[in-house]
This record gives sequence, structure tokens and C-alpha cells, in this order.
Amino acid sequence: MSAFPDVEKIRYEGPDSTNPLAFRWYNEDEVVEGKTMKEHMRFSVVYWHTFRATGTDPFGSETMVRPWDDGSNSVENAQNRVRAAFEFIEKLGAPYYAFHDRDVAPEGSSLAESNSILDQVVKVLQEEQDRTGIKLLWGTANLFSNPRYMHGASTSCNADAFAFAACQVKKCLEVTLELGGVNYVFWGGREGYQNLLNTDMKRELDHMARFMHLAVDYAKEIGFTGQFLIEPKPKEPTKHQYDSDAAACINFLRAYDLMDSFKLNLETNHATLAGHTMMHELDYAGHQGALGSIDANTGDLMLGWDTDQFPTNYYLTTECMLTILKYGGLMPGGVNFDAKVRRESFEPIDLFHAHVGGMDAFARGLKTAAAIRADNALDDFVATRYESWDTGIGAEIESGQADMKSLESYMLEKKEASSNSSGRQEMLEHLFNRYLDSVR
Ligand code: XLS
Ligand code: NI
Ligand code: NI
Repeated sequence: MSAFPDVEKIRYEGPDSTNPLAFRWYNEDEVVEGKTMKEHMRFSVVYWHTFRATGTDPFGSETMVRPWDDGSNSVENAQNRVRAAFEFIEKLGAPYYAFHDRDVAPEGSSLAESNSILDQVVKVLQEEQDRTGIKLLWGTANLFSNPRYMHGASTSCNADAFAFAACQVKKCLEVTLELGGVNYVFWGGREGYQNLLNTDMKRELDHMARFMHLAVDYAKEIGFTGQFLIEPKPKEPTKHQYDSDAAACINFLRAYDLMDSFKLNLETNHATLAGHTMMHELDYAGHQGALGSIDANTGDLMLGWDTDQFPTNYYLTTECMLTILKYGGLMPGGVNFDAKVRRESFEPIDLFHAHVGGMDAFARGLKTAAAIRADNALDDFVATRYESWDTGIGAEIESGQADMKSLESYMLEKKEASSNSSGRQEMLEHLFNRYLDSVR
């Protein structure tokens, strides 16, 4: 039985198409900077929002109409849902998907039962992967929904919560390996605090690092060679999450000797909550050699929480792709739509509208970014802006030849620093718009 009987495979029809269920920009075989769009973007659909979100909010109940889902926690329903999910992803033409253990399979009444339920669903995930060629971008364990994690998982004051979470990660790593997943993500949903009066922050951070080391060691033991990723987010559900932004994560990874094993999975709405732009987070991770993957979405600047909306803003997607290209792309990550349709967009077809719009926005962002790069439109300006560092005193400072005394003699002789040149921000913003206008 088809879950989406009225939808055909989404096709590329070019920029002049007025068909809302066609791509105007995402042409998977089109080559940009030597790679196809499909290889650049590695689009991925998330299981949790797209197949598990019911439309509840703190003030209202379910709104989503999902005819393939009987709403029960049975294994059979979970297995049928997998078939509906793969029909959706295949018709959309996304090559990847991502899941939490608890979104694909319901939790049982004990660890053993939960593991066995997960195995029964993984069997169908494997069948559907084989049937369609769709691959797993990443797996992750849900270490935040169950009440046992109310104080955190690896950072809980309750050592048993840590132990249970470790078992969940162990199992989820095994399953991710079995399904050929290319990454494994840690998003520290409750790894933080609500109040420092009851919190031993140092001890919690030490425990979180221990947890990550256990995962890295176990991955080696079972032969999982996928990339480990941490996903920064500053708050929600906790007041403060330890993985608050790219810089905080990288500091944590360095301090606990985990830099070699981890990269970052950056999410746009999380960047916004941290008071940064996504471009900032991407550049920070990029220049630290830690750019892994992205959770593509967008927030609402009027609202202070993770609204997880689909990205449609070309300015944003161009900034993202400009920075991703700058650092050589997202291998082995991808553009993962950690985004959900609004609770008012309750029909199954809205899932297609949302993803088609997001994929197109990113594809156009890629083309615009590539056009800017082809002309060196920003790079040349930036190179000239910093040219005082290429020779003379600048080069001496960069190479470590200068010291305080040599700098003093230099400036005593020169008397005053050379004059500055304009940053030309407004000119560059206008130039950026010109590329947004002209891309076809
Ligand atoms: C929540 C996070 C979550 C992670 C996966 O805000 O974005 O969905 O991506 O655990
Ligand atoms: Ni996310
Ligand atoms: Ni999020």
C-alpha cells in the first residue's frame, strides 16, 4: 500500500517551472566546481520530525494526518512506518536519512526488550535501504526523552543513568554499523544544567568526556569507522547545555583529548540561539578542521526557541554553501533537514513541499556561492585587506621572528602606524546581492 499515492518522483524542471512539486534548482547530476549537486549536498531526511512529529505543542494536541501510521506503539506499526518513510525519501530523491534509536522503534519495558524491538525494525530499515539504495547519514541515541534522563544522561548525578545511556549508545553504534551509517551523532539534549546551586559542573564535564571516550573505544572494537560528531546547542531543554556552540565544543574536545575522533554537526537554529550566525559557526568549525555535517533548518528571529523551520532564505543558504565550499565540503557529512512542518501544515503533501523548498534553496545557494567563488569576488577583497601581513613587519610577526623589542624599534623609527583602508561592508553586501540576482 502506498503512503503517498498521489505523488510521483520529484523531478528537476528548471528555474522557470511553476510546479511546486518540481525542483527549479536542485538538478542532482549538474556539476558545480567539479562535483555533482548530489555529491555536494548529500541531502538527508530526518526520521524524528518527518515521521514522528505529531504536531503537539504545549497548548494543543496532535494535528498531523498520517494515514500509514495507526498511532500505536506496536512493532508492526514501526515497521510499516519505515516503508512509508522510504517511499517518501525515494520519491523526494534524497540519498540519505538519519534517526534516533527511539524514533524508529518504540522503547520496551527493559533494556533487553528495547534492543530486541530495535533489531526487528532495523531488519526492515536494511530491507528498504537495499531496495532503494538510500543510505544512513547518521544514527544517534535518544538520551533525553525518557524520564530516567531528567538530570542528564552522561552528565546525570545518577550513575545508573550514565550506565543505561552507555548501553543505548553501544546498541545504537552496533545498529549504525550494521546499516552502514557514515556518521554517529551526539546531541547532548539534557547534558547541561538548570541551576548551578545543585550542580557539580566539573564532575559532569569529566563524565561526559568519559562517555565519549567509551564510545570511541567501542567503535574501534567493533570496527565502526564512521565519523563521530557533536551537535552544539546552547539551551533548550536545559537552561545551559555544555555543548553550547562550536567554540565551546572544540575547547571541550581539546581539553579531553577527543579532537582526533570528533567533528561537529552544526545546526542553523542552534547557532541563532547561541547568538551567532550559521556562517560564524561553520567558519569556526572549518578553520579548526572540525566541519563535519550540518542540520539544515532555520529559526524565527522573533522567537527564542528551536522552531526548526525549513530553510528557504537564499541569503542564508548562500552563506552556508560559501563557507562549506571554502573548507572543502561536507564529507562525510551532509545537508540534513532537521526541520519540521508547522502544526498547521498537517497534510502528508506538506512534507514534500517543505523538503522540495529546502533542497531548492540549498541548491541555489550552492550555485550562487560557486559563482562568487569563480570570480574571486570576496577572496580578492579579503586578500588585499590583509596584505600588510604578507611582507615586512606583518610577515615577521606571523612567522614568529618579531618580538616586543623588535616591534618597538620598528615603531619608534616609523613613528605612527600606516593608515587604514575602508572595510567596504556596504559595497560587499550590494555585490553579494548582485550574485543572488544573476544566478541561473
Ligand atoms: C535538537 C537537535 C536534535 C539532534 C539529534 O534540537 O537538533 O534533533 O539533531 O539528536
Ligand atoms: Ni539537530
Ligand atoms: Ni535542533
